[in-house]
Amino acid sequence: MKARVLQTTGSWYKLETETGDVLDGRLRGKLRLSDLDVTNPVAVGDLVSIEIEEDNTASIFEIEDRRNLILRQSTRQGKHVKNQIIAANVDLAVAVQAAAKPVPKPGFIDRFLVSCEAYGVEPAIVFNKMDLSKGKKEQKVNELTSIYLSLGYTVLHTSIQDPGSIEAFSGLIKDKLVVLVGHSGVGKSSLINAIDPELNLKIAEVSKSSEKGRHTTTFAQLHRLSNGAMLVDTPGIREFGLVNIEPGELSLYFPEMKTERENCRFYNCTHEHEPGCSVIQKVEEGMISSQRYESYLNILYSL
Ligand SMILES: Nc1nc2c(ncn2[C@@H]2O[C@H](COP(=O)(O)OP(=O)(O)OP(=O)(O)O)[C@@H](O)[C@H]2O)c(=O)[nH]1
Ligand SMILES: [Mg+2]
Ligand SMILES: [Zn+2]
Repeated sequence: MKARVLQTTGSWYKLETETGDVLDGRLRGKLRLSDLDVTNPVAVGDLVSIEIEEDNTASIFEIEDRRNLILRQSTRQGKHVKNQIIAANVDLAVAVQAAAKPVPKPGFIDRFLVSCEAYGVEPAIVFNKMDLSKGKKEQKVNELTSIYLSLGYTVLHTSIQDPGSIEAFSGLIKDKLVVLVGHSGVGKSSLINAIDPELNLKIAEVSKSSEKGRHTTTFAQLHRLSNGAMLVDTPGIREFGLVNIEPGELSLYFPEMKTERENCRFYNCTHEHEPGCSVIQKVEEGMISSQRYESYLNILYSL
């Protein structure tokens, strides 16, 4: 029997079977695992083959090949780096940012987009809490929005106080397996509650002094919504650490650089200092956003 992983907590997994039953399951001892160095061998969104035991728990004996995944570097302890699969088999990944409390972080968005491009995941960006965006804050969000729209990405503005915007968000995710990622306190769980209040997900006010969230959602969980979406709510993350991306291929994941790099003098141009670099030239001409280029360099140095 096949099942979908709804939640992972320690060695137990919450699974939904083909027939709609929800069971707890565990990994069978001798399971063939992927060679990714990850903290969690099974992720929310995974499809698995199970056998149901006498006590009505499931035993997972196979993980189906993933169509794609959202992977990030979660912690670095000295030299030891651990990666985490945030979700697998997703139709859409949404980076949720807040217009204020906390303010948007373009670096986060760009790392998220690079990861989506690299792993073949369709991305979108949602700026939530638009009711709090006045003056300079609104200007900042609009600036970012036009950058990402011009690159062909989907961008939405939402506020849980504006039903029309929630309807638009609901339309975006309808019938898809969607994962929401973003900093703590941007309103990921609130957006889900706004579509389906009966889910009653836990939310909490951001800290008044730091304007940071309180890590209210503590583990990733897949929810079935009334609009047909399967939505993965995730805990807030501070950084979106990139995994397995070579410096030389980084510009392939920036759509505005992908074609431009062919015009660079050197085939292995890193677009950092090289003479005859077409990317640098386009930045100087204002054809490539200097903010995006700055993100590119930050990521390049971090790899
Ligand atoms: N003004 C305003 N507040 C919002 C909006 N959306 C969410 N909030 C508030 O922001 C705070 C944080 O919301 P959560 O939904 O808990 O945020 P989260 O992204 O799920 O946070 P973590 O679970 O910690 O990752 C709560 O006080 C919400 O009421 C919005 O559109 N406008
Ligand atoms: Mg939450
Ligand atoms: Zn170059």
